[in-house]
Amino acid sequence: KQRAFSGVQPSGNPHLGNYIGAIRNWVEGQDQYENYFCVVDLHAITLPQDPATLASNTYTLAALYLAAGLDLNHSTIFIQSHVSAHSELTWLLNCITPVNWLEDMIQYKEKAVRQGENVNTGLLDYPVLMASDILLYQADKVPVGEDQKQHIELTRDIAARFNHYYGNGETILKQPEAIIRKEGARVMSLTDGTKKMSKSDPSDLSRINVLDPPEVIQNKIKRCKTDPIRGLEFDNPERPECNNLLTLYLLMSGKTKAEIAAECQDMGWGQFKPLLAEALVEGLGPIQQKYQEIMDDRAYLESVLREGRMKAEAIANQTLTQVKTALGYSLPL
Ligand code: AQP
Repeated sequence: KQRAFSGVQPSGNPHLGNYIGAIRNWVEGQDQYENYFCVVDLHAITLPQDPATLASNTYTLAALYLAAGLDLNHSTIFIQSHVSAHSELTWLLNCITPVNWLEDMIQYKEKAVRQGENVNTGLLDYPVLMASDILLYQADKVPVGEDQKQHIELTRDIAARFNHYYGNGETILKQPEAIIRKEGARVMSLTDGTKKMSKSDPSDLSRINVLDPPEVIQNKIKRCKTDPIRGLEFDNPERPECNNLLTLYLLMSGKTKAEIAAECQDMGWGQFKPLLAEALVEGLGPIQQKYQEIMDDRAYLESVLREGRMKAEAIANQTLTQVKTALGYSLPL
C-alpha cells in the first residue's frame, strides 16, 4: 500500500475548514493507504501559545481525529513532539534549504505581516519542519487543503535537492504528492467570503468550530455575512459569501450540487440560513458525541497515542538513519 501523511496544528479551535479540507478526507481515503496522522504541536509554537492551552488543544485534536472516524486498523495517530526525529531531520534539511525558498512562501509572508517586527525564525522555518514530517514517513500522498499546496511543492524540492546532493544516485527521500479535493479545498470565513476560515482569526464568529454546540452554530449562521441579492447561486465571483455558504451546505447535507442549485435558486437568506444551520448541526452532532465519549476515557486516548508514537518512531527513525548515514554521520559510537 502507498503511504499517506497529514496533520493539523493544535493552535486553536479546529474548525470546518480543518474538518472538510483535511480530516474528513483522511477518513474517506483511509482504507486505500497506510496512514500516519499527526497532531503537529511543534508547528503550533511558530506563533505564541499558552502552554496549558497548547497541551489541552493537543489532546482535543487527537480525540477529534478518532471521533471523526479514523480507524486504527488503517491509521496511526500520534503527537509530533513525541517523535524527536521530526526536529532532528528539520535541522539536517535546514542546512540544504535556501533561505529564499522559505521567504517566497505565501503563508510566511501573510503571517509575518501580521506579526510585525516579532517574526521568529520558526515561522520562516515552518515549511522545513513540515517537509521533515512528510519525508520521514516516505509518504506518497499528503491530503491537505488548498492553502498547503505550495508547502508540498517545497517538500518535493527539498527531497530532490537532498537526493541530488547526498543520494549517490539513490532516492533517499521520496517526493510526495498533494491530494486536494476540489469542493471544500478552501472553506471561507463567515464574516468575509474572500478570506479563508482560520483558527487565528480573532473573531470566533468567522468560523464554525467542529465542537460548537447547536445553538452556537445557529447563532453564527444567523449572523454570518450575506448579500442583498435574492436567489442563491454557486460560482458567482461577485458573490463569494453566497458561494461559500452554498458549498458548506453541499458538503454537509450530502445533496448534489445540481439538487442544491435547484432548491436554492429562488430562496432568500432568511429561508436558507436555517437549512444550512440544520445541516451543520446534524453533520457535526455524531462527531461531537463520539468526541465526548473519547474524552471521558482518557486512558484509552493515551494508549492510542502511546502506540501511535511507537509505530511512528519505528518508521521515522529508519529514514533518519538513512539521511544521517548519507550525510556522513555514521561513525560507530
Ligand atoms: N479554510 C480552510 N479550508 C480548507 N482547508 C483548510 N485547512 C485549514 N484551513 C482551511 C486545512 O487544514 C489542515 C490543517 O491546517 P493547519 O492546522 O496546519 O493550519 P492552517 O492551514 O494554517 O489552518 P488554520 O486553521 O487556518 O490555522 P491558522 O489560523 O493558524 O492559519 C491543512 O490541511 C489545511 O490545508
